[in-house]
Amino acid sequence: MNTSVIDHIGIAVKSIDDSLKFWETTLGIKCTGRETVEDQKVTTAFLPIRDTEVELLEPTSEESAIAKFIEKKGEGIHHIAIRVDNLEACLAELKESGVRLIDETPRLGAGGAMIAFVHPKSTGGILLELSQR
Ligand code: CMX
Repeated sequence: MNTSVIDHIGIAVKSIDDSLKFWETTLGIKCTGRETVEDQKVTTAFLPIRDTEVELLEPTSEESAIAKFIEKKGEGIHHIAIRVDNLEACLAELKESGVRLIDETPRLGAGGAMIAFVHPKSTGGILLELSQR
């Protein structure tokens, strides 16, 4: 698979405003933008750190995967995203290898990236996102 860098680390939070007190004020890492992803029922905030980003994820509905995650496990790291050059080819390769895909075809994610999730049951317990910018 043709991977490049860790694109971002997704962190589930109850409140982006509350979390930014730590990330921006304490750590000095500035948020460069927020975006609501309607179909995922989340608002995201991006904090670039060199070539990668921290993505804070706040649920906008109780139905959101992020709300369910926080209810079960509490706030914390929700997923890791790896940047790939050719997402469709990666998904075909993973499917061929018997990997359990959550998204069999790429879909539009935050920041205009095309993304797809891989199920934690196939990755040793990590929710993995593949992202093509
Ligand atoms: N990381 C690691 N493991 C996770 C997980 C996560 N984020 N979320 C769920 N799991 C584990 C559960 O603990 C459970 O394990 P066990 O069976 O050992 O208990 C297993 O996965 C199945 O979990 P579940 O609660 O039965 O299933 P859910 O209905 O919660 O669905 C998942 C889990 C990952 C399939 C679902 O959240 C999903 O499709 N996620 C992809 C979309 C997404 O996360 N969107 C939000 C972010 C959007 C964005 O970044 O733009």
